[in-house]
Amino acid sequence: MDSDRFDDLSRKLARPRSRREALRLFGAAVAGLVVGKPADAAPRSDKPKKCYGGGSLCTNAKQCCSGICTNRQCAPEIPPECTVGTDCPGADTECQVRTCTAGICGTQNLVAGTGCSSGLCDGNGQCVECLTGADCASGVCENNACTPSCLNDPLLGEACAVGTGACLRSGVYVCTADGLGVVCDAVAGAPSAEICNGIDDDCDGEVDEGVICPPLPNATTACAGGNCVLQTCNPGYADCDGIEISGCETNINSDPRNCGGCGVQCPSGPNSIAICTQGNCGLICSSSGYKNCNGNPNDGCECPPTGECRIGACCITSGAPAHPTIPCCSGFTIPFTNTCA
Ligand SMILES: [Ca+2]
Ligand SMILES: [Ca+2]
Ligand SMILES: [Ca+2]
Repeated sequence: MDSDRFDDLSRKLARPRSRREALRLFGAAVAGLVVGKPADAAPRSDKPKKCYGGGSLCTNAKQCCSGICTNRQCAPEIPPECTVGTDCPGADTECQVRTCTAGICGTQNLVAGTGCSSGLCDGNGQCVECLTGADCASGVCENNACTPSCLNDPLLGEACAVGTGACLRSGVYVCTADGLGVVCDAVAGAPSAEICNGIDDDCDGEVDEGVICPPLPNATTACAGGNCVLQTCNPGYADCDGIEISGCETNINSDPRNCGGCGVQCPSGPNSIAICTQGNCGLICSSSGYKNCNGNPNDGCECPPTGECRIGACCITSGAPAHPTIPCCSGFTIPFTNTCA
């Protein structure tokens, strides 16, 4: 017999009753012990009381798993009295701090954007990667997570160019089709054959490479500074007129006006014609019978038909001397004595 049933039987037997009544009760009690039922057969529930976590009506504090029953509502436990936040139970989190207001413990969310050990506080007590709508290091923040995007790429909208040389085209950086990056919206031009113009026409990074310039007379040509120019004269020729299109027009081996070089005029005198041979000046007598005895082109062919050349001098062999300065083998000594062999 458990203590509750024993106490109940004791109370009933202790009350003043007739001997017959006492015996009936005792007998019923013994019978109850045999069959395992209480003496008065009253139903008894051993089920635990329902426990409410809040929101349901309650009739006493025992129905609330925690806290107290106030106005038939399960209310939270009364927090301990506090003077500062650290009096309150628990510990601060990265985005929440314990507070104590009017002696009541609570928590306060840190301002959105406050740094966490990883990410930022969202203002609701949670650490998140980023704040929605804000920029991320790479991309934009959506649902508090960084999503790659071209929108905050520093190159977006900046000037750009593609291609090289004549194919170079300018544009601006725009978002790629997938929105993840940026790309220059310019389209390179088409290359063309390289010509001598100072431009990389075939867009290979080299300017005027391999260009063959048209030939010029007696000269080689080359492309320089975007123009075809006379490069060098062939041997024996020179560009004496300074006109490129005429090339190296002057034969300095044979031109008595440019003999051996531009402007080198071969001298000549009376009865003679200056000549140039292999770049060296010479003289030929132009009048019949005249001779160049002294080799000096400046006095031309000084020896008349009446004279003859003797040891570099004109010797008048008959008659009066035709030239007062020319010595003669016949004994004239004007101006000096000649000794003919
Ligand atoms: Ca080129
Ligand atoms: Ca070119
Ligand atoms: Ca020329």
